Amino acid sequence: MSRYLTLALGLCLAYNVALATGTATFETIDIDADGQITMDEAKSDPDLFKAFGGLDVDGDGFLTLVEYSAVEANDES
Ligand SMILES: [Ca+2]
Ligand SMILES: [Ca+2]
Repeated sequence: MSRYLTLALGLCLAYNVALATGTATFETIDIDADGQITMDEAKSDPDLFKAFGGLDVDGDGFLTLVEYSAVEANDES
């Protein structure tokens, strides 16, 4: 029973975090789930699209999870 309660609380927490940071996550933006966000995929999040050039540190035209995580780090400050 307490295991399920813990799980439920964990899900609630994750949901609240998702709401607090906006509904977009790397997984939702990465529409084709290839592990990279293209400029086209970034268009679903206007703020991300604007920041794309700055986030794409290696300039390959894709955002990896590592590059994208800079967004989440910035949101916390
Ligand atoms: Ca993708
Ligand atoms: Ca890149």
